[in-house]
Parts: sequence; C-alpha cells; structure tokens
Amino acid sequence: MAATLVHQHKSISPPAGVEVWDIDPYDEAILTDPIPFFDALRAKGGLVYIPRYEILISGRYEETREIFYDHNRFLSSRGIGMADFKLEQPWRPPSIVLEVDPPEHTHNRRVIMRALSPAVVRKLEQDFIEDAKRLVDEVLAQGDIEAVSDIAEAFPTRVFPRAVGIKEPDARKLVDYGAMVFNAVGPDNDLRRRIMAKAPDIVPWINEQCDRSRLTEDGIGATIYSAADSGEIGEPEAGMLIRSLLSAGVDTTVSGIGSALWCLAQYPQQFQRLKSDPQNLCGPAFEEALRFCTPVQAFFRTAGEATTVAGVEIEEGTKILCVLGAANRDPAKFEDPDNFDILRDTRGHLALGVGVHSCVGQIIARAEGRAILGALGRRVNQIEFAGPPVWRPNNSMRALDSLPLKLS
Ligand code: OVM
Repeated sequence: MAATLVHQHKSISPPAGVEVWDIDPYDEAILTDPIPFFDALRAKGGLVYIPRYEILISGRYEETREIFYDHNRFLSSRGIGMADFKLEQPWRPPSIVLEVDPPEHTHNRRVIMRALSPAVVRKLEQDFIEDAKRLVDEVLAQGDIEAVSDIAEAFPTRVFPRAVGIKEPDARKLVDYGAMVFNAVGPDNDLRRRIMAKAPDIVPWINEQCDRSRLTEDGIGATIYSAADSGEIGEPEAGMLIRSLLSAGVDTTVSGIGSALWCLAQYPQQFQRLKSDPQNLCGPAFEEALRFCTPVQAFFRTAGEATTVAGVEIEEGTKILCVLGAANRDPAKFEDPDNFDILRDTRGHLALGVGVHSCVGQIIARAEGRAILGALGRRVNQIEFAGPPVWRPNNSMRALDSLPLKLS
C-alpha cells in the first residue's frame, strides 16, 4: 500500500503525550512577528504536533539541539524542508552538502571547508574592511538611508560574489535566488508559489554562474574546481558546490547584517557600547544579533528510524521543524533572552546550527558581519529609525523588507 502523503511527506499521527496545536507556523503574521509564537511554542513542550501539516515542531533549546546534533537519527538527505525527498521530487537537484548524509556529506563538505578556511578568509578580510569603510562613508553622506538595500544587501552582494570569483554578478538575481531557496523550505503556500514563479528567470542564470568558465582563476570557486582537477570530486560536483555557495552565501548574510542594524537602532546604548571598542566588540555584537534575530529561523530534519526525544515516541518518516530562532530565545539557556546585550555570553547559540551540518561558511559570514559593524562603530555617531521597519515574510528566513535609518 502506498503511504498517504500530507504536505509532501508521510502522514503522521500525534505521538502520545504531545500537545496538538492547531496553528499555521507559516502564517505571514507569525513569520513577520515570530517572538510571541516562539514563547507559546516553548511553553507547550519540547515537541508539539501541528495537525495542519502533520509535523512535529521543536522550539526549546535542549530538544532542538539534540535533534540538530544527531545526524544519524535525524536525516538531511530526505530534505531540510517540509517535502520528503524519498517521496517527492525536489524542486531542484538536491544540494550535495546540505541535503545529504555522511559519508557523502563528509567527502563533499571537506572540499568547501578548504575553500572557505580561516587562512582564505584572513586574506579576504582586509578587503572586506576596506569595502565596509567605503560603503559606510557613502551612506553617511546620504544621511537618511534605506538600510536593507543600501547596506544589508549592498555589502554582501558586493564582497561575496567577488570572493567566489563570479565575473558578472547580478545582485538582484542573487538575492532573489536566496529568497527562492529559503522559501522552498516551507510548505507549498502562497509565499513559496509567488517566488517560484521567478524560477525560469533566475535558475538558469544561477546554474550558468556555476560553470568553470564563468569564474576567475583566483577565487573560492577556482579552489573548488581544483578539487575536480585532482579527482577528489567530479566536475559536475564542483558546479553543485558553487551552487551551494550562491544558495547559502547571500541571503543569510544580508539578513544577519540587516537584523544587526535593526538591533543597534532599537538598542542605542548597545550601539554606544560597540562604539567604545569597535575593534573588539564588532564580533560579539554580530554574534548577539545572530542569536537575537536568527537569520535561518527553522530547518526540518526527517526521522530516519523510530526513535524518542524527551520521552516522545517519533515514527520513522516524521518531519520535525527545528525552530532555531525559538531555541535562541529559550530562557532555560540564555538569561533574559529578550534583551539584546552585546556583552552577553552567546556561546552555544544555534543560529549557525550545530554538528556536522553546521554552517560551513561561518568564518566568511562572521568576517562580513565584523567588517560592517566595525565600520559603523568607528564612523557613525548615532543610528536612529527614520520610519517604521518592515519585516519581509519568508518560510525560513527572518529578514527585513525595509529599514529606514538616519545615520549621523
Ligand atoms: C545549499 C544550501 C546550504 C545551506 C543553506 C541553504 C537552504 C542551501 O547547499 O544549497 O539554504
């Protein structure tokens, strides 16, 4: 008998002892204002059942970390979105690093790790700092700015494609592709459909940029292709790893930098604190912004076998939505979690995941964050809102749509 598919995965009934919560976590009102939802989620238990999608959802720190850490029980190869790749055709060929389990994962990740190593990023960081200084001077000259387009999108789309070695970058297409990739993590809702309508315009362009001929000979992309030359991976796999860089390397840092700006405008004393020692506090400030406004709010894992978490029996094939954004606000882990404090101990936050799949680009992402926050701390006296910030709904990414600021 064929399994019944509900929202692209196996039909699952509520496990004994878990609360059934009749809510849509993908409601746009929740996506744009998630904190009350996070609080309610954690209050209901370590795991909660959502009948609308027949999924489990976790928002407490301990359970979320347990699931994310255990790649043996909780698979990525069946998709990190709501769709089970064992049962449904994915919207694009699966990523060979994100949507795969060990041992294939280990082999492919090693190639990207080398291309994004601390030594590589150390060489790029001076350029990032120069670019950040230039960008901050540009926006300071303007006074009133729209910080999403003028800083949050401008900075990563300037420095990251260049570091990869994309010869003809197109910031709009890179940002839109990120929006597709992160909305694809959710259910087949309006948000996902609207952005997927752009696929014919964007996907072929992205795929072309992954070709060796489109890349410079001295970038991160070339390093990945050198692994194809030595036979460590095939030529098509090298292209797929470039696609991963373009999938995960733009929207994430755009979101992180935008949210960090929002935090500093919302908490002016924290900005003054950053200004007291930009050199040393730009890193901690970016880290706290990652905890406070976690860019990747939630990814799924799929139970590859029957198992238990916190005493709850989980069926094989269960999709579990791990809400990293909620875990990062868990008072059981972080004292006074709803306070943005750049001096707090942020260690253990889950914004970059944990375990074998933790963000492989975290070194370069942090270098970008430090560069821009360092430049702001050194060159700007005050950051104020010049209008109401607007959040942009997305099925997995917390991101601003517009952030009018006055910099002086
Ligand atoms: C990828 C990738 C990696 C991390 C995140 C992501 C959903 C995509 O390898 O394509 O966004």
